[in-house]
Amino acid sequence: MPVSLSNVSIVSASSSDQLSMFADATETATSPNDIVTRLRELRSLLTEASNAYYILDAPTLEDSVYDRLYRELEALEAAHPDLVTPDSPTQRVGERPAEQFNSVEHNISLYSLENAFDAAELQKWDERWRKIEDQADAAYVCELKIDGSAIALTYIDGLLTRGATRGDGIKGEDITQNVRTIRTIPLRLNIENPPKQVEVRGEAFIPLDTFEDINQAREKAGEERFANPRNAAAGSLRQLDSRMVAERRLDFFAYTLQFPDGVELSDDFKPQSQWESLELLQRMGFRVNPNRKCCESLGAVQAYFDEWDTKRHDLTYMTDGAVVKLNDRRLQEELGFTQRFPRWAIALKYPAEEVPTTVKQVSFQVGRTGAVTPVAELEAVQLAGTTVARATLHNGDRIAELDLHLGDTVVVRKAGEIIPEVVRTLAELRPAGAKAVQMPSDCPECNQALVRPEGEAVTRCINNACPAIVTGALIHWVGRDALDIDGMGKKLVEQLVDKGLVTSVADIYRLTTDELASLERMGEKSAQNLVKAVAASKTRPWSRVLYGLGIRHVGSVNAQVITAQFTSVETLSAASSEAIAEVYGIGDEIAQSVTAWFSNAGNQQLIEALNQAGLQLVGEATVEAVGEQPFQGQTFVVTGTLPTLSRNEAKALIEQAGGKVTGSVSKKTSYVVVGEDAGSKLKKAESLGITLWSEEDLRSNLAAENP
Ligand code: 1X8
Repeated sequence: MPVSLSNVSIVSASSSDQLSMFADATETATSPNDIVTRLRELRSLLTEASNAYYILDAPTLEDSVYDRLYRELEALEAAHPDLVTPDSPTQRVGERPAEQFNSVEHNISLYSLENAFDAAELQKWDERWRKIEDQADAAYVCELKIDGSAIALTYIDGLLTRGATRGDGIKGEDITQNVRTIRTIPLRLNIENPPKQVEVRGEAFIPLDTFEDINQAREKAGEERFANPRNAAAGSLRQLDSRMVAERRLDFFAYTLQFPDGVELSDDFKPQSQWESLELLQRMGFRVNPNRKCCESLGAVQAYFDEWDTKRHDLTYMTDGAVVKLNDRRLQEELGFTQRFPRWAIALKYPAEEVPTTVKQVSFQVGRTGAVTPVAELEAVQLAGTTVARATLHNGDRIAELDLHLGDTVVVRKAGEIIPEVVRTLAELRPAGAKAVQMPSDCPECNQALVRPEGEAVTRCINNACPAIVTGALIHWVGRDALDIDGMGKKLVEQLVDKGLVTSVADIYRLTTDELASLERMGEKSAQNLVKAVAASKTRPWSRVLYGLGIRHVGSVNAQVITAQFTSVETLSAASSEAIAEVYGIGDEIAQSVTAWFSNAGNQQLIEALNQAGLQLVGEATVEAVGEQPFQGQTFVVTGTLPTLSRNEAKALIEQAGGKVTGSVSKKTSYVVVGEDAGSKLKKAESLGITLWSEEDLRSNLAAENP
């Protein structure tokens, strides 16, 4: 409700040079002077708080206090539209979408950077500038190269008046309305008596977690995913509706400070070096990347680059290299520019994480759960430092989306530790007559018909005797977190299945020393040891047996939680999915997966066979009774509102898995589980480079062994 003069009737006599946090309705200012003063106070408080939160990573106001002040400001401004100023925190999002973007000429041209891909190229650059202007003791400033979209900001008398895309470096597009939505771009410079005109350059970018959110939302809406955060940033900045841009949660790192010719500068604003410019930008209220370093030698530059090659994977945003600049501004001026680049700077790039190659063949792998995964066999390429010859295509839908044909040129990507994937097809390079790739109708391993349940993306083989499924199930069964059968590895399991010696995990318990001794690379002695190891596995607790069965969604933690309630196979196989879902931490999907498994006749026979073999299908398995827990030794912080779990539920789940939950983020924190409206803890975690998890990440890590 807008505050009007008639319902705020009492004049406050409080001194206006003292900032009062709250104006109680009963003592709110009513005279025009007092209103102007209060508006100024509110804007100042809110701007400072926002600066403290977004730029300094040191929040000064509780979210609720901020919201209350913000609402007061909104109400006052609604009642006095003539008193709204362009730098008011309420003025970040425009009310009306733009019709188009106008082309504007940059006040100072934006150059691109020369690239260096290795130490030799860096060395060459160094020799080149030294030939022109040798300064033996010149220092270099190293900064991270942010993979976003470059923008140019103009401040006149301290006020943000224009934001433009890079364009061709001479002319860009006026995206002021969109730029204003970026919280880390100040609407007014945070300094007294700023120079008449200030030009700031930097990179607008989308943090990786936001990038994932955006892509998921796009997928849901049937739109195409953004290929990378850079495209997402560029695409977002070119949205006509700034309300949409605000939702994209763009961020900004400032890295260049310039003043057009003729602008008078007081001594406070005469940075002599790149390092001083960065510090001044920070004082002006910009977010400046903290991971910068002043280096005295090329060796130190290389060390910075190498250090960040590892550490960059823990950052919450994407970087594709380092920008190396000569620190001394005077030296920069003397060296000047070539046609295209500054001579005093160079971008040192990490090897590409996305490269094109061609698809030679597509194979289909059948996993332990019967899921059939298409895999592209590629012309081998170097990607992020390794040779890649295969990449996952995920499932049939993905193949259709990519419109993949044999012989296609595709772009493959490797992000972090994840296995390479095909991200897009370059259809324009498709050879004539190329054959479209399709999921097979029969299992490539056992030739039985594959099924694809309605509403699921996964195509499956449902033949329990399929050698691929049997092999996968056995490998899982003998694994360390399951029945832990020492000496029985993948190779051996494959031989056993190949020779027809085992067709289910129960067969392991019928193997004789003679049978084992007949296998390749297996002596009498190792065969005896193996039989002993198989026998020893019969003492593993019920929870491990349940985990070993490889029921979908039943990871080792879920198995422990379930068996703590259902202490025998009889009670569990007789339980309804509703009863199982009542177990703390077990959802409907998991519960239904369990009942579906037990309702299968073949699985009932397996249980019977395991019972005969003497495995533990009863027990008082408690969380402590079971070996290594997945979150053992890890410290967690939970912050913000999670989509389905309460904070206490999340805490309980983590603790059940052996993790510790604390209230504050520090260097010792292993993971921060982040929900909606996370505040200072998230910022702190980001600044310390701590891995962030969504609720989904938490769940999938709990269930990791049984996806
Ligand atoms: C581009 C970039 C620069 C910096 C960081 N990220 C970029 N993408 C930086 O200087 N810290 S400089 C630059 C350019 O001049 N084209």
